[in-house]
Amino acid sequence: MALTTQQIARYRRDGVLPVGRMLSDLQVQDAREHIQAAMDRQLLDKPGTNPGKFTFRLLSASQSDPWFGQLLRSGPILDAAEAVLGPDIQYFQDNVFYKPARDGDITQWHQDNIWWKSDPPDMLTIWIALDDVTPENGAVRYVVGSHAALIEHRLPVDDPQGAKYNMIHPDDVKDRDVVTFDVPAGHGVMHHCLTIHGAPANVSERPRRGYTVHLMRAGLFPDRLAESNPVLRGRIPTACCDPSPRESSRRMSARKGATNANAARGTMGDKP
Ligand SMILES: O=C(O)CCC(=O)C(=O)O
Repeated sequence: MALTTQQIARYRRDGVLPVGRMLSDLQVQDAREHIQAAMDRQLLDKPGTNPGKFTFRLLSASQSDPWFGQLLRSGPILDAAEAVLGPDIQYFQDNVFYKPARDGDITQWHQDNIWWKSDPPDMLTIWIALDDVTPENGAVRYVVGSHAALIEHRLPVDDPQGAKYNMIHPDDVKDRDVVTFDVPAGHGVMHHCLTIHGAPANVSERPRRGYTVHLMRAGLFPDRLAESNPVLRGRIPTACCDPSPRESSRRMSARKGATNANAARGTMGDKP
């Protein structure tokens, strides 16, 4: 098993866990080159609300560059995920977040499951550093133990690109237990889909590139097909273990509501 019993217990208690090296130095170098190629082709978007500050994003990176589809199948990534999700693992999304030196924008506090609506919340993210990451260049910060429940996202955000959505108000986390980690390039931090997280601006002279792999227990969303959300390890559970038709339809209607609410932000489940 990739994670020890103690690590798994810590993840279940805190909702966040550094998981060590996920990518080799060579894979990190190649990933940087693929990001640069995507930037040259102007594939990265650049949402942001602070003038002069940017986070370049390549959402669903493996869909525009299949090379990332191979990368996210790296043994250590799936081994770490298997330790908490079990043997059947399905792809949800993979994204690049690139905060340039000096001008990298902040990431407001949020819980991924506000958009994903996973019930049960059997989804996780492995955030993989593609540069050495410290607080100065925008290491992600996590609220320990916040994966117990969804909280209100009451901070309205008006994106210049026209999207409107809410994030968590900083006042709602100020008295809570926040942790951050120095993450060497190639290493990862795993967080639960309900864990509150955000990141400061990059005020350093160094870039901060991160690659996020979002994974779920296979079959969690009966309407997410294996073509667009491939099974990366194991299989979709057979009929014996699927939710009942009524439960399945309840989940689909719940997510249809979410789709409408999220329409201004793009595809259902995408980060805003
Ligand atoms: O890298 C960032 O600033 C944000 C990452 C994030 O929100 C995530 O990994 O879910």
